[in-house]
Amino acid sequence: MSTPPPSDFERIKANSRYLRGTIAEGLRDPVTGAISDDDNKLLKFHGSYLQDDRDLREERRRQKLEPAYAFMLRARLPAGVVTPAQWLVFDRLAREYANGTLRITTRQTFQWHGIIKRRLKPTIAAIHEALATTIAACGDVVRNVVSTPNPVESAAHAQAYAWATRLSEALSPRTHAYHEIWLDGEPLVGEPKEEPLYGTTYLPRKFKIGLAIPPLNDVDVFAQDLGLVAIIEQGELQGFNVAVGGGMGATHGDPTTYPRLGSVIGFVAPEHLLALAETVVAVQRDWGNRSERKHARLKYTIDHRGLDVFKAEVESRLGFALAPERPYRFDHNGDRYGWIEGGDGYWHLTLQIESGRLADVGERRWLSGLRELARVHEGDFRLTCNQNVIVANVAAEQRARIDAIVAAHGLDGYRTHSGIRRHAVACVALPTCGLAMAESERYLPELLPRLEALLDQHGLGDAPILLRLSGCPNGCSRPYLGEIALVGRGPGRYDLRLGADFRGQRLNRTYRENIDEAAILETLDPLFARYAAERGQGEHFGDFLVRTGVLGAEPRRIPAEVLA
Ligand code: SRM
Ligand code: SF4
Repeated sequence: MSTPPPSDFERIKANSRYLRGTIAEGLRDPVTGAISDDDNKLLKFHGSYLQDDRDLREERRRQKLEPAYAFMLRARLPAGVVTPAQWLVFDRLAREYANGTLRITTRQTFQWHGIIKRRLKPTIAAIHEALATTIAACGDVVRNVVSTPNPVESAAHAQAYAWATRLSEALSPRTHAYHEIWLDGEPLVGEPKEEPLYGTTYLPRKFKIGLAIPPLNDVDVFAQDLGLVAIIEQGELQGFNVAVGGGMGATHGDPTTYPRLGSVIGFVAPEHLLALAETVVAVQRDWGNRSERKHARLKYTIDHRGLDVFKAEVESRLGFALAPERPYRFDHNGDRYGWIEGGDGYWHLTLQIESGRLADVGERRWLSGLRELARVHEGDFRLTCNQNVIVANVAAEQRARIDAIVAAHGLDGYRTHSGIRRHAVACVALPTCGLAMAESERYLPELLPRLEALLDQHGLGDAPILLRLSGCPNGCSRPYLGEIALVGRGPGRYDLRLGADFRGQRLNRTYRENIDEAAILETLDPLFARYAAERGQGEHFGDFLVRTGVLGAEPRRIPAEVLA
């Protein structure tokens, strides 16, 4: 059987001269607010996408205007650490160049939306001046490396965080294109010889790495292409269990695409971590499907070739065998709100930011509140994979001042929020996401009070339940790990999925397809009633649904040959 030809995207990458394309020329073209499709694909590697405001699409079409184009820009912030000085720059960019909001993403970084073409370059340059970058925040490369955002509980936590940063640096693209296009660096003369790891065509698809420190799985480590579970014994970092092939994305109606949890293949000592990560990435570079992007993530490479074969290849390239997996235990994958004292006497305050959207709306002056905090805070900020923010490293005597700012700007909701609200995550979706089939972030504030009212009726107001909303099956809120999840099908219609665990270690299953809000609430009502009446001590909703057989049998797995 002949191998199908590489996809068009592969041609674009190969001809791009290491991600240059004609981006620089396209940015200078005053006739349109857009850039070419090919350049837009390459632009992802620089951390940006061209979007258009979908709320305005129809009206502009009627008026025979081009769509309301604007760029989304994403920073690469390893482990989600932001200094107050950086925060102030990012906040200014949000107000001066973007749509007046900062968006914390499910991968611990910031997005700016609504940047018009001529402002993209100064925005990226300002981010660079603030000692941050947007390179490889999107694209077929290793993305922002996420890590449990609490490096201060012990010295070993700090080491684990340092490894996340090292991984991020080691696996960043090396092309000079970023400097040339955005920072007015000197263009290279002749053919560039760059990218020792990635080569001319980079990876077949995006590649995600996350590092978790048990008992917290707040990065959803099994949703990563490469998940690392830090093993800490007596306060010392011993190394990492290695999980490969996690990923969430799927396509409605296509059973050859599916969410998958990472499979643990062994344990690696810290000194071998970089080599291990580079090798896993290199195997995926060489073995990943370059013809069909739908099947190009590492999870499909592994299911196609077989986990044992994949592991053997990694070990053979490394020149040593991985040690057996070490025992570990996760308690939960949410954030710990409120104040927590670190091992060194400093304090950390986790604030809940609904859908990660920092904006000033009515009493909720969250963008301004965080700006005020950044002006006085002497520690740093950490963004979480649940779209929240930690005001980290606060001296005990500063706490009252921080609390006052938090309260004055309506950021203290974490104190009173219901159990489900504290655990709700929603992806961006409309109006900016071109792939959204249904609302998500904008729907959450409508849905939550209705769910809360229902839960209250059953005396479940405090029950911590993981709720995840995504506007389409790509799964940017990691909905397949929600105890309750809505996955968009069309305007106002969702698949209702139920039964993940509270630790990010079990996927949920589709319970009802393509239903509206009334049907969602109607379906959940009797399940909440049963849960209230029959749950065991401390039993979570997802576990209850599985134990009581509400969800029925496990779905079948896809045979490897289908993925060929
Ligand atoms: Fe995502 C594509 C937003 C985390 C799986 N994601 C997109 C795009 C860029 C739409 C596009 O390609 O045109 C969305 C931009 C929307 C907008 O207007 O801002 C988008 N993804 C997001 C964010 C902002 C969601 C959020 O609400 O926070 C997250 C940004 C993360 C970051 O900072 O890097 C985000 N996306 C995720 C995650 C969660 C994670 O990584 O932990 C996933 C599931 C995990 C995974 O990758 O398997 C995810 N996004 C996808 C996919 C499906 C990939 C797949 O394998 O099928 C797409 C579509 C694609 O790549 O073709 C996608
Ligand atoms: Fe867009 Fe779908 Fe991702 Fe939501 S899940 S941000 S709708 S791509």
